[in-house]
Amino acid sequence: MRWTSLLLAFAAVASASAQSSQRTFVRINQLGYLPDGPKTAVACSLDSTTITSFTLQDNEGRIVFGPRKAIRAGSFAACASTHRLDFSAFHKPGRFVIVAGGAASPPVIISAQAYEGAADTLLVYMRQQRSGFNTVVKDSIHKLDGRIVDHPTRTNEFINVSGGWADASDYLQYVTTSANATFVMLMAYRDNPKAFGDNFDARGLAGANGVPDVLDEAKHGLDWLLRMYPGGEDMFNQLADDRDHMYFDFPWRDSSDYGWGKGKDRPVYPCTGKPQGLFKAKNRSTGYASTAGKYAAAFGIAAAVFRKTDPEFAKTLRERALAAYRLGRQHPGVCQTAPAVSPYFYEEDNWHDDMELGAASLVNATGDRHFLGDALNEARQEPVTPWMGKDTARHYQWYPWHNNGHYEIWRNASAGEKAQMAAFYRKGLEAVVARAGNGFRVGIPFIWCSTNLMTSFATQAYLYRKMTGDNRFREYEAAALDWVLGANPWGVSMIIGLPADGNFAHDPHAVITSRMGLQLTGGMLDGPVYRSIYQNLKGIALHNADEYAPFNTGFIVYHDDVGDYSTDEPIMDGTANLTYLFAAMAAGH
Ligand SMILES: [Ca+2]
Ligand SMILES: [Ca+2]
Repeated sequence: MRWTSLLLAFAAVASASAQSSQRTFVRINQLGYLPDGPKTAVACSLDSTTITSFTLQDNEGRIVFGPRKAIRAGSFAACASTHRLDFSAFHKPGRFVIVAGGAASPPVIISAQAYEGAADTLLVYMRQQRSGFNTVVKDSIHKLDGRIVDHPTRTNEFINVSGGWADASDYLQYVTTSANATFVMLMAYRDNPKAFGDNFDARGLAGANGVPDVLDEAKHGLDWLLRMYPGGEDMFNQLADDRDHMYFDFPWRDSSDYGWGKGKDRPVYPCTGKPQGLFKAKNRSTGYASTAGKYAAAFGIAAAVFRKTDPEFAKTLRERALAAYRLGRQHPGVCQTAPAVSPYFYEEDNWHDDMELGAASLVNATGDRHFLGDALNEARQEPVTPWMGKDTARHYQWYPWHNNGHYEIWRNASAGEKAQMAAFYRKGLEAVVARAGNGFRVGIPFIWCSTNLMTSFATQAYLYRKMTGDNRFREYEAAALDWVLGANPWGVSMIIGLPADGNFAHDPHAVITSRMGLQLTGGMLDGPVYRSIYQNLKGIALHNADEYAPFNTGFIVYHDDVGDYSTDEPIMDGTANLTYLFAAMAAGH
């Protein structure tokens, strides 16, 4: 019997004997810890209790570290008491178990290779989300994308905007999330190219093609973005709308009827600079810049990445980046996603961050330094992404979840400007950390898509550390990443299938899983939300008994249930957003 099986057997015996009497649970980063990085587990007890010490044991039950003091850290959510179990001082690679308060942790991996391949695992989900040629059915889907709506002169005209990614478990497609996803994957590759492998071709099918898979994926995004913004004055922003939610269909059998017949053409929305919504619900759009800046950023960074390998493609990207940026300058303001029959939309209220990132990306794409001045002006309009330090925010109100623009400026700036960009990041991090005095060291608001916020906080903290060498937020950066990978009250990795032998969602809100049994490996879940959000969203009901009920008694909830689209839905842009951090961790940072 292998060591892992032994351990599982031990865990099964322990849990069977404890059953309902088990009240303390040791939560860990299930993917693993870097030997020289911060290493902390969190004991969550359902009763108010005091744990004095913990030990780290090897596969034969020998104590290899400790007993060390368990740090009492108060209550958090369903955990009546929490204790921090810090084993950072232990550096030896291997598989271990943490024992505290009579409870044993899942296997604790300490390895310099803990994150190897993790960024590529996220891409598995991205490939499954592809529209155009879809890797699950190995055929083209959504062939009638799409027909223009809400346009002064072109309404009803068909244009080819096939491709891109479905946003989540529905099949809507947004430029705001897709352009950000494309940007982050390119940034991840540019900064840590060795973290990515080549096992799939351009269509997303198995088989190497001489191109890192992350670039294949980014190219799939770019091809769609180039269709959605063909240049000129018309800038498209969205494909399909919430009439999609009428059916819980497979993507290749989408029965949605947008007025042209079931499963027929889907609507394409342009930015208009005015409130949009074909029916009663309207968004609050005011301009183009939030979308235009993201186009410019994705095209701009891509022009730099592809300059050597595909100069012709790079030239197209550079020209399109310039055209998109110019349109953003002409139409300041936000271009929000358009609601149809439901009142929900992505309520993005900021656009300086997007124009900043667009301008900063144009510095590298064109070599023209005047864009750096533009970028700095925009950066000073919004130094801190506004959700940081707050209790709540509207849905996607401050998006992207962190501002990569400050880092992109920093790469090209003078010493004084570099210091200013670092100070902007520091201010946001301080605001979150001020709320993170709990046992899990988390200070984000638990609004919808909390895993995205957790990832973005950790990424900003990492970028700050990279820019300054200042380690003051390192504990919080690690805590946020650990949370995503299982160090949370539920002991659930928020990434499906990661690690493969870990505890993750088996019943996500996704038709491909619920009807085909296909695991959406790599998909990042929205994650826990405030109980009040869960209770007030329309149409949510659990389909099965809640296996995490004991951990859902507090102010935040998470359910592994196909009926809970608020916490258990995998989401494309969050998944892509994590590629950067995983690639950086794989590189040993
Ligand atoms: Ca490839
Ligand atoms: Ca924005």
